[in-house]
Amino acid sequence: MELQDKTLQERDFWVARGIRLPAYDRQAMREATKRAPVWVHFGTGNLFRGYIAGLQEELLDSGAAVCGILAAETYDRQTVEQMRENDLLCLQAVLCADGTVQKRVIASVAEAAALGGESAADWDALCGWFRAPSLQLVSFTITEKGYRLGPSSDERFPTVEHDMQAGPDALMQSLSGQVTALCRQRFLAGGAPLALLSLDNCAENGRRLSAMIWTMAEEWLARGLAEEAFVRWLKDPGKVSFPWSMIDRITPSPSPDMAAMLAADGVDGMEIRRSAQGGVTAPFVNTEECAYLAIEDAFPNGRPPLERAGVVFAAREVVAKAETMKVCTCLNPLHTALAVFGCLLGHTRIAQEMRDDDLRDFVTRLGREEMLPVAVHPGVFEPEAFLKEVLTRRLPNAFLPDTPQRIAADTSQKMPVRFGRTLAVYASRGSAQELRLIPLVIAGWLRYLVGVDDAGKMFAPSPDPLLPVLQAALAPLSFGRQYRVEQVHEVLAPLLSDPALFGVDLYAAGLGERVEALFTVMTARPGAVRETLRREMREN
Ligand code: CS2
Repeated sequence: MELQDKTLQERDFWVARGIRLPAYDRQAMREATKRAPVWVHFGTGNLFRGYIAGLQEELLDSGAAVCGILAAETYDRQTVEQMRENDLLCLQAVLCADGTVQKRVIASVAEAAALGGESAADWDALCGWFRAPSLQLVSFTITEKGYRLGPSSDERFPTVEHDMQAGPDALMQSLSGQVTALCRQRFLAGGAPLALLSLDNCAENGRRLSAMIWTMAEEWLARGLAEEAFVRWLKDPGKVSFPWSMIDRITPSPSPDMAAMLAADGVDGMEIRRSAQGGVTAPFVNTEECAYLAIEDAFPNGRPPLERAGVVFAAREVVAKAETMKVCTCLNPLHTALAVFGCLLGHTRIAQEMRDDDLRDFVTRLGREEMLPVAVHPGVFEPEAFLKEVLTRRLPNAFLPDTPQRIAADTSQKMPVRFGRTLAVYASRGSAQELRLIPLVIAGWLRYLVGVDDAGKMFAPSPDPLLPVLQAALAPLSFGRQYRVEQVHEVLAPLLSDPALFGVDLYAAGLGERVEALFTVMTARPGAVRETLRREMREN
């Protein structure tokens, strides 16, 4: 049985397999959404389909909402094509730490639009959604790199440059151009208020989103391509808000084991696909049980009552602290440490790494000794308890098929976000040079970029926009050779001193030489990564 609208009528089939079905009339939901859309979401990846769409599913099921979500994709068109094959339905599999799997059909995506193709129909649909006065929020899961306008702060991507020059009436090529042009459509249609909500894992995510959109609009204004009143509207928080948020749910790429389990159950068409952009999707999403979402309560046109689905609404300061706690200390830095060392040591599962004594000790001490002392207390969550749950329940969950390779993707974008603040805090206290484990993570990442694992075998690092640049920079240092301190310094200094990579200049923080030394020993020969890890854990 394939996952489709018509097959959902065969309720017995799904119920017999423990798969929960929507309790509402999907057709009525789609019509209500068409009449008066409330929520558009950009970024149709696994986190959206497996978590965010599930929140609206709960509201629909309980009757607290009548509309679904309108999903838009600008990066990976194939996801939308695949979603359409299943009538935009998704099977959510929650993998609990006790081994049980809770399965549910998520049917809350009402329509989907993919930009960047030949046809203008999807763009026209999006314009219509944005013009609707009923629209309350536009949310985003576009990953850390989605908020960048260029490879560095003084350069622009060609697509962004094109959009800045061409203005909002042209065919937009970048996400920033598309979203800003859509906002202008709303302004021209009467300018009903709207919230633009980033649900990505980066500090001050709302500020990043506003910076991206305001910059595009200001460039248009400077060229006479957009109205001053439009820019004023966009910058008036009573009209357009950019709430900050903290989102947390480990959502691995769909696993072949889950696909096989569903196939064995008679659910057909659950194949996993890799798109040209490197995205891995399937008609199902596997995710963990634990989930946190805190959102700044700033919605000038109202919002769905998501608190009824467990979302915490709070003041900006509280949300910012919750986000900092998670992204900069209690979860994501540990994830990145496990990602790079896992790839180097030949692991293919995070839970397996948590059974590797060296890695478990490393990541536990990283969290407790270097992260927790600088963790902020948001009030709504308690850092010590949060960290404990991460280390003892979430990361070791043997049923969650999460991989170091997934988390290692885009590490260049994650490093400054995940380690920059902590490094800056220690540096401002004058004690950064006492750090032992963070420098090891940084050296481990550079060692990872060499593309040879600890057994001496070549491997392909996960996709990362800076991979070619970083690998070219490291090319003079090959694996398996001994280098003099000056040789290593010459190659690493431009990287380690770059605040765009680490949030601080690591030499100024007193850590540059230590990272160089750790990198040198770990690159000298096979086995040196594990030995260094053990030695560092013993000696520190
Ligand atoms: C991970 C996150 O991909 C990554 O870098 O660290 O996606 C992580 O799973 C989420 O932040 C958990 O909330």
